[in-house]
Amino acid sequence: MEPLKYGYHLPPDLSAHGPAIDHLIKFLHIFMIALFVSWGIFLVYCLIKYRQRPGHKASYESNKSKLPKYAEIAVVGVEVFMLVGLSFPIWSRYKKDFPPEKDSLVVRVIAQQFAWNIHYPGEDGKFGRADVKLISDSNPLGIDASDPASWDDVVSVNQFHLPVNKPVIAHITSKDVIHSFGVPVLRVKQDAIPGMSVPIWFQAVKTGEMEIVCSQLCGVSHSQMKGFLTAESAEAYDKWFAGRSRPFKPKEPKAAFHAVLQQKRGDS
Ligand SMILES: [Cu+2]
Repeated sequence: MEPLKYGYHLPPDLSAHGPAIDHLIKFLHIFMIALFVSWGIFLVYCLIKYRQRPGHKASYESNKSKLPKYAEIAVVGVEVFMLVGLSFPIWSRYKKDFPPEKDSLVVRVIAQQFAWNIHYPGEDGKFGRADVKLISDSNPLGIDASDPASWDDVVSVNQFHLPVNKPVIAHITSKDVIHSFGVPVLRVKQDAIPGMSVPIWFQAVKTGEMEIVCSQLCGVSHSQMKGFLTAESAEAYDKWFAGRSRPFKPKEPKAAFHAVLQQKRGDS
């Protein structure tokens, strides 16, 4: 797949909720341009009409016309409509109405200086226990090898694969400072805050390779904090996942667990 070209306008949109957001962005811009041009014309009109000139005396009394008052009421009306009628429903659908977990791909996204870790729960659908005390170079998320739920978990760095047309619930958090998980072509942005796990959801409706950017200045290599997100067919996703998911045997020593985890992290 060719990486997406971003262009100069809004980036391409691969998400289910993107059209509503784009519609809102365009509507807002058209409204702001209309306001800017209208007030600009009004300002120039006033400058000319009330300029200093022979035979004209400045009046300190306000204009008796009701027009400005009606114009302001209309502007407030449109702004309330944009906020309550357009923005709130889109925001609410995106932030509160989550799809059922059983129909979704549920992952954890753990930001760190300067990479994105993606933790998949494996076939059992359960995330292995993670503990900061277990974090090491070979086990960057501190996953507990003694927890059976961790044995089929998959951890991937800067490579986020997901099936198209399936909702994805991502729990966003950070290991160190505040980052922000941003995928412009999915119209997704969520701060990654240490100590908090914030769920977001989205659904890709087209296949493509896209970039995950960090949208919050997080340190010297912030600009290098780039991940790759691949939305692909269910078959391609299953194939990718099968190549990475390898159940751990309970008897395997921890070193072997970490070695396999490490091997699974190294992605192309
Ligand atoms: Cu960052």
